[in-house]
Amino acid sequence: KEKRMEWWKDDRFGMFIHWGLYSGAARHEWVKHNEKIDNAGYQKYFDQFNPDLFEPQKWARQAKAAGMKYAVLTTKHHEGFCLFDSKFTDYKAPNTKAKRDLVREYVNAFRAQGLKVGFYYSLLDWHHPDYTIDEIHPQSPKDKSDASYAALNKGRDMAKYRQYMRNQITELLTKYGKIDILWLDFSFPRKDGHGKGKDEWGSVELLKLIRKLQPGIIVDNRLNLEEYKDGADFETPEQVSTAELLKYRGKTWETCQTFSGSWGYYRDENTWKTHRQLLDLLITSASNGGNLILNVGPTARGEFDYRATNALDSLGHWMHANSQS
Ligand code: FUL
Repeated sequence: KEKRMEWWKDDRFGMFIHWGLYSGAARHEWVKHNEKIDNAGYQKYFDQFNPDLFEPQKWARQAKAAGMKYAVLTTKHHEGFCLFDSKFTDYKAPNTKAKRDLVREYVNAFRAQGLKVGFYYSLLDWHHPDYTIDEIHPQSPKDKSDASYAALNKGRDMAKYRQYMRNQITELLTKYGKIDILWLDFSFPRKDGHGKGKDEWGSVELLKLIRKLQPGIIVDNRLNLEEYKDGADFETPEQVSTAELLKYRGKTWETCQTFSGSWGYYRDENTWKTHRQLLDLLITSASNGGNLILNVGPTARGEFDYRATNALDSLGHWMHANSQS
């Protein structure tokens, strides 16, 4: 483990990229859940998805210029839409106006810039017909009663969904060369049984498969395995303050942070962190033994928002002024 973490501990700074159909709604990657949109209502974002400005080489250049050393892209977020060409679903980029595997292009472009490449894969899936309806689902019952859950979940089978995840993760880890990071997201076990954690995900088996397919890969902690030592490689404090980060000293950690609150492109959000705040997060992380993965939410057309571009430029200027290279 020490060995596989070497580069990661040295690199310290990465780019998270949240991109999916929600980018078209432009109001949070959880929009399907937040507004209780069903599959039919969400279909328009699939039909309209057309990333005509997608130029991953440009994304990679921007990441590199900002001083980032690795990237993690959402291959599938909670909405269930896949940016890659999977044999196991029709709900994927090649079947949209994009007509191609966008993950492959990302991998090629970032590798070409010398950056390490990672995949985010959502354990939650609000589209898959076998994924059971739980507390966090667009169709979760208002009355929260066991009877309502049971009625809604008739015919849904998590064993089949677990197989779907294994199939897709196998595709992701065998068809794109060496993958440096797998960022699985997330667990929410609940006492009343309407959450999900390591048993629902089949975490032990899944991790075994991952380690078999890509022995050098670095995996986050959201499979919720207690056996931290042999399981997860790093902790994932999300959107916490610099003061809070100090508590992670001595652990292996990466804080994930957004520019503006949401992870998916949110056009009208006005809570963007200042460049100074971003710098403070980077300095606090790097100087306390942690990593920072800073998120960009590209538009549905495939471009970085100008506010993200400005922030990345600003970080790049600071990097340049404070480095020997
Ligand atoms: C969370 C997710 O629910 C968010 O949408 C985002 O992907 C973040 C990194 O992890 O748990």
